[in-house]
Amino acid sequence: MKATQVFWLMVLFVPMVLVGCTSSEPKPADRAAVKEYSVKGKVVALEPEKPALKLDHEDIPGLMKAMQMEFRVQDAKLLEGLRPGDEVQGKLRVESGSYIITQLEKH
Ligand SMILES: [Cu+2]
Repeated sequence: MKATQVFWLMVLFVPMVLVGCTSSEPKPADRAAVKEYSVKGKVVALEPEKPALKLDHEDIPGLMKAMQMEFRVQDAKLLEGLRPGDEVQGKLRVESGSYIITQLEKH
């Protein structure tokens, strides 16, 4: 592969990864496309003021591979009683590229 091709791959790929793991403004056209996934993983850090948490999550089939990332949570109450290191499972709602945890419990 030529250096210019590598450059363009990086330019295209890096924003895709960033968009994939952060929330973005829903586009009107795909606002209806809501999907739910089960998510399992280990709590890395809690940010109840956002509210959000960093998870070391397992593969989410059809969505993404195992990785460490931050997820927004629907309600700070979902984070109550959790500590870093806890194994958790829950539900992840994906709506036009925006991820939000709607259910979370220790397991
Ligand atoms: Cu991820």
